[in-house]
Amino acid sequence: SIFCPEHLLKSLEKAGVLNRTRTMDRGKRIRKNWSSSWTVLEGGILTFFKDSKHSAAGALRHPSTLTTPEHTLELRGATLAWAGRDKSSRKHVLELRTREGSEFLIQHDSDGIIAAWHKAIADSIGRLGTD
Ligand code: I3P
Repeated sequence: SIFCPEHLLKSLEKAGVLNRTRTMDRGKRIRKNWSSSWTVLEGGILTFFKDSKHSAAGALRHPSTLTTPEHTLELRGATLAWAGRDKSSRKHVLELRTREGSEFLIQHDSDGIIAAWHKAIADSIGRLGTD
Protein backbone atom coordinates (compact mmCIF):
# COMPACT_ATOMS: atom_id res chain seq x y z
CA SER A 1 0.00 0.00 0.00
CA ILE A 2 1.23 3.51 -0.77
CA PHE A 3 0.11 4.46 2.75
CA CYS A 4 2.42 2.07 4.53
CA PRO A 5 5.30 3.88 6.28
CA GLU A 6 7.87 1.70 4.57
CA HIS A 7 6.67 2.80 1.12
CA LEU A 8 6.66 6.47 2.12
CA LEU A 9 10.20 6.23 3.46
CA LYS A 10 11.42 4.54 0.26
CA SER A 11 9.91 7.18 -2.05
CA LEU A 12 11.91 9.85 -0.19
CA GLU A 13 15.41 9.27 -1.49
CA LYS A 14 17.22 11.93 0.56
CA ALA A 15 16.69 15.21 2.37
CA GLY A 16 18.90 17.67 4.22
CA VAL A 17 20.44 21.13 4.28
CA LEU A 18 22.98 21.90 1.52
CA ASN A 19 24.77 24.94 0.16
CA ARG A 20 23.88 25.58 -3.45
CA THR A 21 24.10 28.15 -6.20
CA ARG A 22 22.87 28.30 -9.76
CA THR A 23 25.60 29.11 -12.31
CA MET A 24 23.69 28.70 -15.59
CA ASP A 25 20.09 29.38 -16.55
CA ARG A 26 19.09 27.53 -19.74
CA GLY A 27 22.55 27.83 -21.21
CA LYS A 28 23.23 31.38 -20.03
CA ARG A 29 25.91 31.96 -17.38
CA ILE A 30 24.62 33.81 -14.32
CA ARG A 31 26.26 35.32 -11.26
CA LYS A 32 26.80 32.94 -8.36
CA ASN A 33 24.80 33.52 -5.22
CA TRP A 34 25.49 30.75 -2.69
CA SER A 35 22.80 30.02 -0.18
CA SER A 36 21.96 27.29 2.25
CA SER A 37 18.71 25.46 1.67
CA TRP A 38 16.59 22.54 2.69
CA THR A 39 16.92 20.10 -0.19
CA VAL A 40 14.74 17.10 -1.03
CA LEU A 41 15.39 14.31 -3.55
CA GLU A 42 12.26 12.37 -4.36
CA GLY A 43 10.97 10.56 -7.43
CA GLY A 44 13.67 11.86 -9.77
CA ILE A 45 13.08 15.49 -8.74
CA LEU A 46 15.56 17.55 -6.73
CA THR A 47 13.93 20.47 -4.93
CA PHE A 48 15.79 23.36 -3.34
CA PHE A 49 13.62 25.23 -0.87
CA LYS A 50 14.10 28.88 0.02
CA ASP A 51 17.21 30.01 1.85
CA SER A 52 17.03 28.55 5.35
CA LYS A 53 19.56 31.08 6.75
CA HIS A 54 22.36 28.70 7.67
CA SER A 55 20.87 25.63 9.30
CA ALA A 56 18.12 23.12 9.88
CA ALA A 57 17.44 25.02 13.14
CA GLY A 58 17.07 28.21 11.07
CA ALA A 59 14.62 26.43 8.80
CA LEU A 60 12.56 25.38 11.79
CA ARG A 61 12.33 29.01 12.90
CA HIS A 62 11.17 29.96 9.39
CA PRO A 63 8.83 27.14 8.36
CA SER A 64 7.98 28.66 4.95
CA THR A 65 11.55 27.83 3.88
CA LEU A 66 10.58 24.17 4.24
CA THR A 67 7.47 24.44 2.09
CA THR A 68 8.23 27.00 -0.63
CA PRO A 69 10.30 25.51 -3.46
CA GLU A 70 12.79 27.89 -5.05
CA HIS A 71 14.07 25.50 -7.74
CA THR A 72 12.64 22.18 -8.88
CA LEU A 73 15.07 20.18 -11.02
CA GLU A 74 14.07 17.28 -13.25
CA LEU A 75 16.92 14.80 -13.01
CA ARG A 76 16.04 12.80 -16.14
CA GLY A 77 18.89 13.37 -18.60
CA ALA A 78 20.90 15.41 -16.07
CA THR A 79 24.62 14.95 -15.51
CA LEU A 80 26.49 15.01 -12.23
CA ALA A 81 30.23 15.47 -11.67
CA TRP A 82 32.67 16.64 -9.02
CA ALA A 83 33.34 20.31 -9.77
CA GLY A 84 36.89 21.26 -10.72
CA ARG A 85 38.92 23.97 -8.98
CA ASP A 86 37.96 26.33 -11.82
CA LYS A 87 34.29 26.08 -10.75
CA SER A 88 34.63 27.05 -7.11
CA SER A 89 37.16 27.81 -4.40
CA ARG A 90 35.06 25.69 -2.03
CA LYS A 91 35.77 22.07 -1.24
CA HIS A 92 33.34 19.14 -1.76
CA VAL A 93 31.45 20.72 -4.66
CA LEU A 94 29.17 18.84 -7.05
CA GLU A 95 28.16 20.18 -10.45
CA LEU A 96 24.69 19.25 -11.67
CA ARG A 97 23.58 20.10 -15.21
CA THR A 98 19.98 19.65 -16.22
CA ARG A 99 18.73 18.70 -19.67
CA GLU A 100 17.43 22.27 -20.18
CA GLY A 101 20.94 23.65 -19.69
CA SER A 102 20.75 24.91 -16.14
CA GLU A 103 23.77 24.29 -13.94
CA PHE A 104 23.88 24.18 -10.16
CA LEU A 105 26.75 23.75 -7.74
CA ILE A 106 25.97 21.81 -4.56
CA GLN A 107 28.32 21.90 -1.58
CA HIS A 108 28.69 20.74 2.00
CA ASP A 109 31.69 21.10 4.33
CA SER A 110 31.38 17.43 5.30
CA ASP A 111 32.89 15.05 2.73
CA GLY A 112 30.70 12.23 4.08
CA ILE A 113 27.51 14.20 3.61
CA ILE A 114 28.39 15.35 0.09
CA ALA A 115 29.46 11.80 -0.88
CA ALA A 116 26.05 10.49 0.25
CA TRP A 117 24.31 13.16 -1.88
CA HIS A 118 26.54 12.30 -4.83
CA LYS A 119 25.50 8.66 -4.58
CA ALA A 120 21.80 9.43 -4.10
CA ILE A 121 21.61 11.85 -7.06
CA ALA A 122 23.72 9.60 -9.33
CA ASP A 123 21.52 6.58 -8.45
CA SER A 124 18.40 8.61 -9.19
CA ILE A 125 19.74 9.80 -12.58
CA GLY A 126 20.76 6.22 -13.38
CA ARG A 127 17.32 4.83 -12.56
CA LEU A 128 15.57 7.43 -14.73
CA GLY A 129 17.50 6.70 -17.93
CA THR A 130 17.77 9.26 -20.74
CA ASP A 131 14.59 8.99 -22.83
C1 I3P B 1 31.73 35.64 -5.91
C2 I3P B 1 31.56 35.00 -4.54
C3 I3P B 1 31.49 33.51 -4.64
C4 I3P B 1 32.67 32.93 -5.41
C5 I3P B 1 32.82 33.60 -6.77
C6 I3P B 1 32.92 35.10 -6.66
O1 I3P B 1 31.87 37.04 -5.77
O2 I3P B 1 32.68 35.34 -3.74
O3 I3P B 1 31.41 32.94 -3.35
O4 I3P B 1 32.44 31.56 -5.62
O5 I3P B 1 33.96 33.08 -7.37
O6 I3P B 1 32.96 35.69 -7.94
P1 I3P B 1 30.59 38.04 -5.67
O7 I3P B 1 29.99 37.84 -4.31
O8 I3P B 1 31.19 39.37 -5.86
O9 I3P B 1 29.64 37.65 -6.76
P2 I3P B 1 33.06 30.36 -4.77
O10 I3P B 1 32.72 30.61 -3.34
O11 I3P B 1 32.35 29.12 -5.31
O12 I3P B 1 34.53 30.31 -5.05
P3 I3P B 1 34.13 32.78 -8.94
O13 I3P B 1 33.96 34.09 -9.65
O14 I3P B 1 35.52 32.20 -9.06
O15 I3P B 1 33.07 31.80 -9.35
